[in-house]
Amino acid sequence: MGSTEVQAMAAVQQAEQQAKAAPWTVAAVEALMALPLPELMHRAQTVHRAHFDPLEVEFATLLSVKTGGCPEDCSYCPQAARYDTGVEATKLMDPADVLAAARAAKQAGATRFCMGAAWRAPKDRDIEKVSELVRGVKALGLETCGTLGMLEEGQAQALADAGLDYYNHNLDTAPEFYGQIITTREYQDRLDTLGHVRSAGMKVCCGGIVGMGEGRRQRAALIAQLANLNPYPESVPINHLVKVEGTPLADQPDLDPMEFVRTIAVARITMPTARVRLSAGRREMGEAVQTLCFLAGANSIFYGDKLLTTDNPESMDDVALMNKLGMHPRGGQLPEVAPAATGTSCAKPIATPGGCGCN
Ligand code: SAM
Ligand code: DTB
Ligand code: SF4
Repeated sequence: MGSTEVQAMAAVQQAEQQAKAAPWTVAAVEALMALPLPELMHRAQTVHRAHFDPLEVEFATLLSVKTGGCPEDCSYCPQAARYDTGVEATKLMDPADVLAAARAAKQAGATRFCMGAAWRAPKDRDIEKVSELVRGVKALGLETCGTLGMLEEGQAQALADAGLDYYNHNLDTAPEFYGQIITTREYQDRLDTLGHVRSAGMKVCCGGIVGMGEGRRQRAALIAQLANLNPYPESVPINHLVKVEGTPLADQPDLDPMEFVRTIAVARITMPTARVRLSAGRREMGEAVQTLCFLAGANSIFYGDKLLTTDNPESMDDVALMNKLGMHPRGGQLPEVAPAATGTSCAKPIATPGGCGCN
């Protein structure tokens, strides 16, 4: 091992020690974020490799089971009824349609299926209906995740009893920036829901959004909040703001992509065993920035042509990207031939190590 590697290992051990012994301070996370990029990436890679196969990416497919018409005022969200975004409000989908989508996701290589509903907080009768969906999706052999808004204790327990593996509820941003983004629910409400999810025995999926006009310190504060949850979430979605026409953040200036990569890297370092999910915004950031995010420790993506209401990269392009990078999905089965979307006529198996070499 060279001296740089020894130093990086020592820094990583120190960071892991700190994570066990004391909460992360915002200043400590910000200091990590400010490291020269090669140093930060090396530390993130070292942590990543200590806990995961660095070639493996989890594929989770998202389905909006109840879209739009939400009473909340989240400034980024196309589903808030008060913004004119062209999103039509729908009722909760029929179980047969949800199960058909889950089956298709599994066939396409997903291992986790996440159902999202644009509710401020579900009613008890909604929980009963979603529980039926959870049981059906689980019976297909998929991991299940739900994101339905704020939960009461009993509701979290009912979902856990139905077999829901993960509940996604994001802190979204730093406590001090939060009021500029959302006014219809408090930060503490989010923490309370996360507490109910934990007490019910479900795994926590919790992250935030980057690129909403916050500064580096606030990105560090979001990561510190997440890392200091006790225990920290099993799954950490880091979304890049998708600017949607009609929302208050539609004209938000672009964030330097390296700030996004740095945020992924500090999420990896401060939450060593979490699945760090490179979530919304992948389509806009392109392959090169996504690749840097994988190198910074991201090891999960949303896989499927749509997120909830906005576009995600085409599935076939994700398959092609994995192939090009010599990476692979966790335990999933990918379509068997290289996709037409790459512009190649190659029909070699997609699992060819290092890609088919045609691109
Ligand atoms: N209504 C539920 C809630 O708010 O908890 C669940 C669905 S909500 C759409 C899930 C998450 O999607 C939000 O917390 C936010 O982090 C993310 N999100 C929504 N709109 C986004 C956008 N335009 N860009 C990036 N992330 C977004
Ligand atoms: C999360 O953190 N990101 C996903 C999932 N959890 C539910 C949602 C992203 C939504 C992006 C905007 C849209 O498609 O409506
Ligand atoms: Fe509603 Fe969730 Fe969108 Fe906020 S993020 S407006 S709670 S759907």
